Amino acid sequence: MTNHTTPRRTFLTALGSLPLLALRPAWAQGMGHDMHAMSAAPKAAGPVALAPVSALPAGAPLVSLQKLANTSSTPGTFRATLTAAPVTLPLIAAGPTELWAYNASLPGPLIEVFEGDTVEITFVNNLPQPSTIHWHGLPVPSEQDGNPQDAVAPGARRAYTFTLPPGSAGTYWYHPHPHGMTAEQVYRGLAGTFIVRAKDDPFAAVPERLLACSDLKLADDGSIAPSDANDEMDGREGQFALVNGQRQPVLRFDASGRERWRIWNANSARYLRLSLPGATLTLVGTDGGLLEQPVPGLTELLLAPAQRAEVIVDAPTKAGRVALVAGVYARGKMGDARPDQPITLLQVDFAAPPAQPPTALPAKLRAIADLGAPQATKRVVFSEKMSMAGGVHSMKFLVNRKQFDMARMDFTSRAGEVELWEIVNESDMDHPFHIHGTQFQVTESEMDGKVTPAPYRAWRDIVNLKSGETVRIKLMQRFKGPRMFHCHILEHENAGMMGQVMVI
Ligand SMILES: [Cu+2]
Repeated sequence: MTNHTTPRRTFLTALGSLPLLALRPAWAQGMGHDMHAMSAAPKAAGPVALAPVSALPAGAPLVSLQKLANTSSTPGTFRATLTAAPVTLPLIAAGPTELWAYNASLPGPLIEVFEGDTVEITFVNNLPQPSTIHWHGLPVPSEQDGNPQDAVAPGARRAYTFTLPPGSAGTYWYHPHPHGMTAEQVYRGLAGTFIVRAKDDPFAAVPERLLACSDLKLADDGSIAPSDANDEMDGREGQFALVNGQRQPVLRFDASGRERWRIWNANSARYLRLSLPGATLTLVGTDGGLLEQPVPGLTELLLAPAQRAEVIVDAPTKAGRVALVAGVYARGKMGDARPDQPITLLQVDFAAPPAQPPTALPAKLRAIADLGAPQATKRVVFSEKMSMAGGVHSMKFLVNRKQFDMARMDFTSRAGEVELWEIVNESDMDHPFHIHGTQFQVTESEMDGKVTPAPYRAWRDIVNLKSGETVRIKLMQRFKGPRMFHCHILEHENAGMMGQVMVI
């Protein structure tokens, strides 16, 4: 399979000409521990000039995601260490960039396990801030899920341990979730991919391609740009849209004419409205794994922040280069940022198509049982509120009219009970809803009084809500303990659009 046979290279080595010696942990150089002083110091006055998009080299061959090595020799156990630390890289010529990264890799290393495996990750926090690792979308116990209440102090470490049940095969990721600092830690580079595989995967023989999409916002001196008022209001979008840490890399499509793509939207706020003209796209999986049947005829794929998809890509009938483009998606931005433009994420080189037309995909991929009749209901209302606190014009983002309070439980749920959650977006912009601890099934959405049933059953942990939209989902938590639910535009989450449910 494509990703398994090519040499593993990190972003760093992919750039080839960059000196590896430049990779040095900044914390090892006596850097201070006051992040606010550090990030604001030279740039406190006025908006920061950004580096031009052309400053980051483009067009290198797409690298495979670096894999986290399993240090355990026990079958069924995956054991490794993830160290979050500053790392300085020469990304653009104007000056070095201090990223925060897991194991000095951007994106963080891929964790790849099978259903039934037990995962033991030692997390070492060498950041100047408290942090946690949240296992986004995975069914892990509450106390192992990197809740903000369970922060790991700078210089400290902890173990995360969980066992992945049958049926959990899917495309997940991991990222920090500390109180009030998630957005900053992610936009500085902390996020990694996580795949749970099934032993009876119907696409095991199809070459697989892993595409982790993220972004970076750099000032013209190469430093990570501070967030401005537009970033805080609309969510931060970096000028550099990256795939596997590279700008506009080139993918050489498999000669068989078919690939299975797993795509992550690991951006803080950028929506990916993806299209690949000429290729035939079939949706086969969502956040929590395969669908029941393939959904053919995809002309574009919208991935909200934090969302993932699995797509079977069949090559166009003609050889040539096609751009994977993230088109403009109107999500109700309110700031005065420049209008969005389409962005080329990736160039795909298709060879001459094989003589044989592509074989039919299996009609049935797996069974997804309906969760059944709900035994309890919850209602979540997203809203926004203008604030002039301290004479500063800003926006508050609310859940059920309240800002997040770590000391407050908003709901109580019972483990093992099916619940219907109604999520209502009364704000003026799109928000992707996410809940921890379990996957959910969208049952229907409602807009202007018109109810649309979900077109197919799928396991998801993210569902996007347009302004004025209501979405109904069914879910069941398996483990007791507190769980977060929030908007996954990370600046909105930080600004209060988050709540907690205590599972008893
Ligand atoms: Cu939001």
